Amino acid sequence: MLICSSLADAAESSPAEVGLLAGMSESEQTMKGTSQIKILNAEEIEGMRVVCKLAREVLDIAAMMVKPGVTTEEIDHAVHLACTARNCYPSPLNYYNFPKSCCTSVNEVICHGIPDRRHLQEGDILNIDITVYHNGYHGDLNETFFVGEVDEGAKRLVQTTYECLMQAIDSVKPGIRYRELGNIIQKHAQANGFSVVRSYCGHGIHKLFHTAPNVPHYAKNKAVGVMKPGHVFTIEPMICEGGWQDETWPDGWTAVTRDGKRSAQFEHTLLVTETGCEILTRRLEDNGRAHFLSQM
Ligand SMILES: [Co+2]
Repeated sequence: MLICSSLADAAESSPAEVGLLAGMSESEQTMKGTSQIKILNAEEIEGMRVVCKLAREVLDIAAMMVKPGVTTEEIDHAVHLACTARNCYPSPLNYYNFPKSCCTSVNEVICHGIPDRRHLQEGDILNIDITVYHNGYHGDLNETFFVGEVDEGAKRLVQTTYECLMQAIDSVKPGIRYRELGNIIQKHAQANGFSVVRSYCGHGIHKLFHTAPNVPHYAKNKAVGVMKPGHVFTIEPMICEGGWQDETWPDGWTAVTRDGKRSAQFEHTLLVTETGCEILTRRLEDNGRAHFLSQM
């Protein structure tokens, strides 16, 4: 198989070549470990506005496909075409060797689900996570969708997760510490009897897909940094019906709850402004409200 032969070749390659075969980003690797947060200039901010609007368009196309019987691979195919039609590259594709153009996470999958041939079933909850690269910048967002009619528990979980994201966004302004976001998110999750995933975090994003700041979603975290105008980052809480503990499937990507209970997620890319923040990936229809709300 292709991947195995690449790995075999890697043994005789230079570190840069090994990185390339592993789908690693050289520019991201260089910045790894730095906690310095980039302040974007006017031109860079405009680049982020454009790419985030394109990413939103791609997610809205994927949203229209969500219904019982559809496979996540079919959604992935539509996402790929929607990206290339907009002169975008789907950032996840071959990123650390991720094999598809978006992540599709069903029910107990927390994040990084790989699109496959499973047919969506009535009652599933499905998260679709889109990142696109355009003209030098990445834009990143996700939403959780209902597949047909879902039970009350799913509605409560998805609604609470969305509220966790929106409450955290409401607090974003210059001078706020990144570590504060986790306190807000966990307080709301816990008040509703849910838990917060600890292994995956929000992140800075611009010319790099994942960079400083690191943005944990759980309380009492030790994230470094204070928000300043011109910072761009994501908030993307993953909230669980049961315990927060996760494990990864042997595919190396699919993160699932250890107890098999469901998990939901929402994500926006945000620009810190002088007075608050701009939701760069906001939905242009329905006053910016997430898709699932029309099925509540
Ligand atoms: Co993200």
